[in-house]
Amino acid sequence: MFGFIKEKLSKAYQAVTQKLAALFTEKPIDQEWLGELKRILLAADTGPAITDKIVAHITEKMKSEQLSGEQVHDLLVTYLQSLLPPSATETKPAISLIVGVNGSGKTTFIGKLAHQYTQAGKKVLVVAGDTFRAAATDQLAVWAERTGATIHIGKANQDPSSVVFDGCDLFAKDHFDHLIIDTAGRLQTKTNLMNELAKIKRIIHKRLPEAVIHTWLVLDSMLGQNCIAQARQFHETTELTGLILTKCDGTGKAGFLLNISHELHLPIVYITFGEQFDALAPFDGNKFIEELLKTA
Ligand SMILES: Nc1nc2c(ncn2[C@@H]2O[C@H](COP(=O)(O)OP(=O)(O)OP(=O)(O)O)[C@@H](O)[C@H]2O)c(=O)[nH]1
Ligand SMILES: [Mg+2]
Repeated sequence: MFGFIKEKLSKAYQAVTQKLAALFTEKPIDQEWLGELKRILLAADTGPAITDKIVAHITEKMKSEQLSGEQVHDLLVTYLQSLLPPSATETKPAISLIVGVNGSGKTTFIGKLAHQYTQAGKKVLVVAGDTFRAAATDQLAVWAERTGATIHIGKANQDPSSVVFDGCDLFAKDHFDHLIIDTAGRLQTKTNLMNELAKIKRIIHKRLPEAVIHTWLVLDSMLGQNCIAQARQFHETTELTGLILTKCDGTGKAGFLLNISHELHLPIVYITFGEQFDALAPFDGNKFIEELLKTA
């Protein structure tokens, strides 16, 4: 991911990197310096919980020795890395159930992921679990065609969990490598819709008891802190295993990626940064932090 922030993500991410790099050359490292660090982190949407922990951690170290900018830099990299949950490792073959609120970027993400898998020579099945809108199926069908994935579509108004049921059977029967399930966008406060997701998950477990099931919540990174409450409710109903942060090419703030992963104790698995096929990258938290705090 070297040069990744600079090349792929929005100017907002680069701005934080530049501000932090400038701060590390400033002396002395004292209370005023810490105040400035705190302002930069909060402005980047790192959130008060992590920011306070960082400041407390550095303050504690400062008690025993006078730190140089370089030492604080190294301290910060290691400490931030320790605050993130470990990166996800993908086990294959796997089922990916994709959930999230309306318009967060679920279907587009599925298209890009299918592309990545088919490019790697894998046999991919996508299931149109969003039976709510006809246009949703059409959108997924276009991605399937462009990427060479197979699509399973139910009948009009078929219950989404029954579409998923059939999709699971097809996955097993035809020996696909990956199964990716699209679901309709839903507000986390709509109990019946959230229960529907829990039901879909139960069906997958039943039909494919041996499979590794990823339940990934797709979050629009431009929404910042507002996502946290939303994500908690999805986590409660569906036991998420990872997060997908979309639209990182927008004006989203860099610290938010650290914040949400820390708050939910969930790894970010992929980030997306545009509408093209290849605007998708696996997320490596350790490398992201190194790059965010890069000084030269
Ligand atoms: N700039 C940018 N736009 C994106 C990205 N990912 C998705 N979008 C756009 O966001 C909009 C919504 O994307 P969809 O993939 O349809 O979102 P969804 O979650 O499937 O939406 P529903 O099915 O209606 O809930 C579309 O206009 C996408 O082109 C991204 O990484 N960057
Ligand atoms: Mg969709």
